[in-house]
Amino acid sequence: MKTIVHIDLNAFFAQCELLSDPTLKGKPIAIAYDSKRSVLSTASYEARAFGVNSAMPVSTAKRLCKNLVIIPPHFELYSYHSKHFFSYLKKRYPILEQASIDECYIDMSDDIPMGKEQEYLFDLQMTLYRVTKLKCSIGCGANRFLAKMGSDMKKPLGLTILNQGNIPTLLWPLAISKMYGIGKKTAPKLMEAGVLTIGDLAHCEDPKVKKILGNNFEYFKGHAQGFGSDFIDNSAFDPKSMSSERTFQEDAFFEEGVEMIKKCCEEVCQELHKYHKKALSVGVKLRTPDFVTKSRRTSFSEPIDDVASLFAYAMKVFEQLYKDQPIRLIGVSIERVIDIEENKEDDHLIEQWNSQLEYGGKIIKASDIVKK
Ligand code: TTP
Ligand code: MG
Ligand code: MG
Repeated sequence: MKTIVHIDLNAFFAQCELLSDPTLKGKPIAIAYDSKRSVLSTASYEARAFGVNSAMPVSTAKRLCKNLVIIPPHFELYSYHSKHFFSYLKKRYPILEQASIDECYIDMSDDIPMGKEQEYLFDLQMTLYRVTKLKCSIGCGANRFLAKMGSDMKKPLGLTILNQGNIPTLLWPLAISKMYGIGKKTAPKLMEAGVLTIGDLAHCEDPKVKKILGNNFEYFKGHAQGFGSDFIDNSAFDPKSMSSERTFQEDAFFEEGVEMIKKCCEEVCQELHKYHKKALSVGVKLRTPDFVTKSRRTSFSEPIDDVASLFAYAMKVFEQLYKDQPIRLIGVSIERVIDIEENKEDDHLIEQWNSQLEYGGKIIKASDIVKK
C-alpha cells in the first residue's frame, strides 16, 4: 500500500498578499478586480466567516462583508511564492506532481515510516511554514482521492489522515457535493436520487444512480469506498500551447462574446502561471451556428502572462473576426509559450528572503517581484 500526500495552500492568493502587506493581518480580504462584473479569485478565512467565497461576484461579497478589502491580483507574486514552495518540496520529494498553482500530490511511501504519518506530516507542515511562511493543509491516504479529500477537511493548517478505519466516520458523512470529481451539475441529480452523502454512494446499488453516473459509476463508488489510483506522475508537464474554449447554451452576440473571451483569457493565464510560462501570441477562434469556424492570431514583441494584456490583444483579434453574426463557440489559445527566464534576480531574492526569514525577516512586496 502506498502513502500518498496532497498538499494545498490555504487561501493561497490572499496569503501571498498578506506576506507583502502585514497590515492586512486579521482583516477580511478578497482578491479580485474591483469592478461590478468581476468575481473573487479567493478570500481570506476572515472574509469566509462572512460567507464570502471564491467565484462570488464582487458585489455580493461586499454586501455580505461591509469591511471587505478588495485587492487586485498580482499573478507574478503568486507565481513566485508557488515556485518557491514547490521547488523546496521537489528537492526533498522527487515523486511530486504539481496539480495547480497551489497544490501537489506526493508519493511518500519511502519517506514516512509506517504508522508515523501524523508526526512526520505535522513536522513537514511546520517546516514548510518556517521556510516559506505559507500555511497549507495536508491530506494523506493510500491513494490520490483520499489524500485530496483529506487536505480539504481542515483548513487552515489542517492535517487529515484517512484510512479504512476512519473512512466511515470522516468521509462518509460528507455531503455528496463535497466529493472530489462530482461537479455542480451532477450533485443535485444524485441528491434527487437519494444519494445525499459520500457514504450513500459507497453503498449504492440503485439503477437510477448508475444511470446518472454512467460509465463512471464504479469509479466514483470505488472512491467513496476508499479505493482509487495511487499513481503520481512526476514527469513535469511542459506544454507548448494552451487553450480554453466554450460553447454557448444559446447563440451569443458581441457582449457575451467579450465576457467569454475574458473568462478564457483568465483560464489560459492561470495555466501560464501554473507552469511559469509567458505567451508570445494569442489566437481567437469563433464558430457560428452553421459550424463555420474562423480563427486569427496576433503576436507580441514582449512575452506576457497577465490577464489584462492578454485580454486586450485577444479583443483586437476578436474585433477583426466578429461581423455581427451569432456565436456558437469562442476559444482563446496561445501557441507560442516560453519559459519565464530563470531570472538571477529571482534566485537572489529567494536566497535573500530565506536568510532574512531566519531572523524574522524582511517582507517581499509585489513590486519587488514584478519585472521592471
Ligand atoms: P484553491 O486552492 O481552490 O483555493 P484557496 O487556496 O484560495 O483556498 P483553500 O484554502 O480553500 O485551498 O485555489 C488556489 C488559488 O487559485 C486561489 O487562492 C485563487 C485561485 N482561484 C481562482 O482564481 N478562482 C477560483 O475560482 C478558485 C477556486 C481559485
Ligand atoms: Mg488552496
Ligand atoms: Mg488548490
